[in-house]
Amino acid sequence: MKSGFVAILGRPNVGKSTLINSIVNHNVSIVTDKSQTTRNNIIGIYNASDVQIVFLDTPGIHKPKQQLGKEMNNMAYSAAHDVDVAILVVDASKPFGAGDQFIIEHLDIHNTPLVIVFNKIDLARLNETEELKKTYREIFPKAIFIDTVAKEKFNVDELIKTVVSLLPEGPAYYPSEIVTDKDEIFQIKEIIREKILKSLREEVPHSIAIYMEHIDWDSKPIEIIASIIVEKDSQKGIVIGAGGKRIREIGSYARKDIERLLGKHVYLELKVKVDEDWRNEPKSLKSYGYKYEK
Ligand SMILES: Nc1nc2c(ncn2[C@@H]2O[C@H](COP(=O)(O)OP(=O)(O)O)[C@@H](O)[C@H]2O)c(=O)[nH]1
Ligand SMILES: [Mg+2]
Repeated sequence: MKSGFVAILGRPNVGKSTLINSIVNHNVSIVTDKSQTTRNNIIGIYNASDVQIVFLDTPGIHKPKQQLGKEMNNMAYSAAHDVDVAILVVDASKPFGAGDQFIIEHLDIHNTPLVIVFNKIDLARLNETEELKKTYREIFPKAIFIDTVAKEKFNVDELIKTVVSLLPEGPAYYPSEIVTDKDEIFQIKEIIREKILKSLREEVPHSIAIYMEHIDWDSKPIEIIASIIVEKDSQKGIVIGAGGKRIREIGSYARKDIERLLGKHVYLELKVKVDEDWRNEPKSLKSYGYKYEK
């Protein structure tokens, strides 16, 4: 059989998580319209007869302002090592810019079979995409180019076929019924974070982390108490909303998705806590699950 590891790399917000979800037909990685939604490397496993591909979704590579950003970049850089194929996702509707240059300078993918995915071609003008491709062709003469609309699964089959053709013969690394490496607690925290990101405007979302206070699997309904961590008192008010309206809404949407994930009824309680400047605090980064460790 053919098998191997494939890293999905690129700038924030180009559609990496949408792409991995489309490939494995499962929401393994949260998607929002905010940049830097994904903060950890997340595995999504594609199984077919005689094929297993372990895809790694990664945080978007960007010029970091905080320690959190550095940890996120490190996770992405580490994913690029020792993979059989690298997929670089670019937004086909945006011209080549400093952010693209930053990735090319920092990412060591010149010796790995490379597929460059031009995503969001539904938003792109043909001549602009051609220009973008010319630039990438000069930098990566041997890369394979594929156009996609990850959101609509357009050309995703073609991408899978291409990846398979680049994979070596190998064993199945995971049992075929597993789609992700992340446990349920991680997925629950991500669902809560996704609902917050979707409910808030820019700035505040980047200041948020989720901490699991308590989970009782044996109680009926399953009892979950989680804290939403913010950086400032003013953000606490924004998350709670007037009369607690926003946090009730976040909790209600999150509970529905968590119940779908677990297939059981859930009681969800959300608290809001301030942890000043946690994005620069190594101890906090570790306790919220964002410390990159080899
Ligand atoms: N129009 C369009 N939007 C897309 C496409 N793929 C992803 N998106 C949207 O782009 C945004 C960022 O997607 P996400 O997967 O979170 O990007 P990531 O940060 O690279 O993981 C979301 O709002 C997606 O719905 C696409 O092919 N076309
Ligand atoms: Mg993502």
